Amino acid sequence: MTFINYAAKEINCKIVYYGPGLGGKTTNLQYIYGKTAPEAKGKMISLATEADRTLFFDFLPLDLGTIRGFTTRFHLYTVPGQVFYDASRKLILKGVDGVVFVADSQEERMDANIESIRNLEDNLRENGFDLTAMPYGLQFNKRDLRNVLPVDEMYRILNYKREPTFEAVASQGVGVFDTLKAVAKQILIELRKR
Ligand SMILES: Nc1nc2c(ncn2[C@@H]2O[C@H](COP(=O)(O)OP(=O)(O)OP(=O)(O)O)[C@@H](O)[C@H]2O)c(=O)[nH]1
Ligand SMILES: [Mg+2]
Repeated sequence: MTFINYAAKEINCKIVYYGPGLGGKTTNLQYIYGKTAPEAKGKMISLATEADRTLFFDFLPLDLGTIRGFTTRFHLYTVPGQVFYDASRKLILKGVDGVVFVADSQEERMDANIESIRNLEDNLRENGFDLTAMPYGLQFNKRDLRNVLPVDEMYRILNYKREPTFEAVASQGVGVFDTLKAVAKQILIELRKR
């Protein structure tokens, strides 16, 4: 739910990075954090296990310029991808304005990708949202690995509604900002319609 603060001239939006465990959601946020000027970002908060798996969420506030004098602030969140953290995922989707789905390109992770998209669809619905109407981008991550499926095959399996798709190597930053921008842009287009 976009929050417009007229007094502070701020537009606040929420983007959630969703996807299977170890797909690279946290890595996307870490790269964005590392490449953003200090004055354009807040503190990145990560609640993780000792093995660096996301336990509850990662959070990064980010300013992406101004529209008609209003600062557009995007709050980026990741969900924990591990299957058993479903209650957390549902909670983190509250008030979401846009979703980035980080798919793991490795062949053996395709079932996990499919399961995670279904889970996203269900959890959005339980929060009163519909993925068909949600600003959405699909990232094919880990393209640097050897055992990856061809992009067109991944598209055929994972594409939900002809959303924009991006090849990425999040650990090297490839495709990270393109993916973010595509979803941010869709959110701003939705805003203009209001
Ligand atoms: N080779 C390669 N490794 C990657 C890439 N992106 C992320 N990784 C690695 O994959 C592992 C998991 O990445 P995370 O970002 O923690 O994954 P996650 O989706 O946040 O995982 P959960 O928090 O458990 O849901 C880390 O060791 C990353 O460095 C990539 O594009 N290529
Ligand atoms: Mg994580």
